[in-house]
Amino acid sequence: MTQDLRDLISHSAEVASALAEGRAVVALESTIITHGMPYPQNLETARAVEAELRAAGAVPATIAVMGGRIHIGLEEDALDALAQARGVMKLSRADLAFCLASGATGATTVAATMICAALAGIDVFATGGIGGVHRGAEDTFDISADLAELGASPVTVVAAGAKAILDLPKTLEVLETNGVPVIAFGQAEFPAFWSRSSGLAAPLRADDAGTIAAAHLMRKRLGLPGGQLVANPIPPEAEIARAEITPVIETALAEAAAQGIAAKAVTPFLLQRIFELTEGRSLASNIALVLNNARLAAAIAREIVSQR
Ligand code: PSU
Repeated sequence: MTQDLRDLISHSAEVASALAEGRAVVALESTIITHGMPYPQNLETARAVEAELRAAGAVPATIAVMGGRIHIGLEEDALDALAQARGVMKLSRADLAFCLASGATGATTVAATMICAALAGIDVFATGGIGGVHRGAEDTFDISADLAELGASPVTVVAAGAKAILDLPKTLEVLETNGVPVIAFGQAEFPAFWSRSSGLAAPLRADDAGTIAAAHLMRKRLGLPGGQLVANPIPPEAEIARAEITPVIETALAEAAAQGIAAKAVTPFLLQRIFELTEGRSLASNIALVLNNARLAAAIAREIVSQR
């Protein structure tokens, strides 16, 4: 890392020593905290995910932009403040530098978290669900920058698939075009966030963390840019069956269209409406799948350390 870059990045003490000693570190995003879940469940979940990672033998590195610096690993009070802050920017590749230069507070999406993780030398990142191709994209052109980033930054991202509010077949197509390996964990089907099933076959399948770690290291050896998407199905006891969540998603999508919700506001609007329409069940599922992804991410990060 150049001095110029070092001046831009602040590590928590825990993350700094883990990276220096070559121990397993897992990056976590902050948009899920500021735009993905309501307070106080967002803060409770962020803390629980960090605890889950530590219990599984990895150091958590929650990433956010504050005071003109990229923070890799947030101390307790910073996490607390971010979870309650208003007007936080939702940062993707397009706005990361602008936010840093202006000194504003920004939460990193999957795309921006991948960029920051790669700068910090972190190989693995756990989240809930990546962004993707929105339904109706043939008219709106609304395709999440997460898909391009997966093809550019060398980070393995563990998610419960892409959110079922999206057009999943088109999302898989764009991932394939971008050269992103999509690896379903423990099943043949691509999972759909709140549900284990999407009706779509995943391009690749792995049944253990070691295989995923080996593939990550093989991409590095080959000099291939970009990362991997590990699609980890939600635990069975926490899932909302596809037949049950589909009409809820349709209602939320119709409301978003009627209210003219567009661009960055679409995903947070839909998640909030689905939370209301399921009387909170979607949030309980979301929390369960993030914790499950953290456990798998920790296992992959530890495997990368031992295979390196
Ligand atoms: N996972 C969740 N909840 C979220 C997200 C992920 O469980 O809110 C966030 C991620 O930051 C992801 C973003 O990058 O949703 C996608 O937003 P968009 O569709 O606007 O690209």
